[in-house]
Amino acid sequence: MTAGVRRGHVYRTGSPASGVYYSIEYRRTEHRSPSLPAIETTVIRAAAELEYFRRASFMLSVQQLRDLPPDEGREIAFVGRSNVGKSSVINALCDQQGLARTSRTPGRTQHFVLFEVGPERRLMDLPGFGYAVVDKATRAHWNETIPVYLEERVSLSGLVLIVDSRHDLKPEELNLIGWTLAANVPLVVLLNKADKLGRQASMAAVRAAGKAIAALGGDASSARLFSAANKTGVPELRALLDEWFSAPLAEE
Ligand SMILES: Nc1nc2c(ncn2[C@@H]2O[C@H](COP(=O)(O)OP(=O)(O)O)[C@@H](O)[C@H]2O)c(=O)[nH]1
Ligand SMILES: [Mg+2]
Repeated sequence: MTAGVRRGHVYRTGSPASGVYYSIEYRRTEHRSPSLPAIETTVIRAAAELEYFRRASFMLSVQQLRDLPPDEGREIAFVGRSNVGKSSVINALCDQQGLARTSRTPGRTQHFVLFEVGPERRLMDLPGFGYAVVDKATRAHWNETIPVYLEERVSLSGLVLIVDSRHDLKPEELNLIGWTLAANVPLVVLLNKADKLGRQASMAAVRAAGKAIAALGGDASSARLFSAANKTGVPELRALLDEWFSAPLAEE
């Protein structure tokens, strides 16, 4: 290393404009002299290293919040009406066909299902909602449990809300967005099954969802087109989740 050069700044970046989005970490090397801010970057962590999602494995499944593992490390939760493709999104993210079961009998699971993607890094598949034949008690239980989880789970580092790109956001989905914003939890809204929409309709869907999110005080850019079927949005989702997983913990 040249004398007068300081190493050690680690940054994380990405390039949403380029075809390939990736999250990289690099070291910035600067001369001490402010008049000579020579910058040398070394990529130390590239797209390929987001491979850890591929190593996700089932951890456990519980019915009650009190049975969740210790509230430590980082957890990213997935939620959506039954049949919007929540399991398919998790499978696409992790590139594993059978990780989260895609079901022919939607909405049956009222379980919290956890997957481990690394040390103290978990994905949480929240119980589905909006399932027509679900009884009142189950619905009431969901309505009580989810806001508590969003509000109180310290390790919760982000929420992925999956919706159907072909429909406007439904009241329960707007509620969820409101709860998430109120709990100060980072949010992304995936407009799934975008493969079923043409270009015009896709753009309209993103605009409408963004507007609805902004009306609740959120960021319109949280709405993103996605397709678990043809993998649209998968690299961007991996990069975003990687960011959420990498943000420093309060005690760090
Ligand atoms: N065309 C299309 N179908 C999808 C997509 N994602 C999921 N599906 C289908 O939607 C149905 C419900 O998916 P699933 O992942 O089980 O939904 P979940 O109930 O929300 O977990 C299945 O038949 C999936 O194959 C997608 O992006 N495009
Ligand atoms: Mg499912």
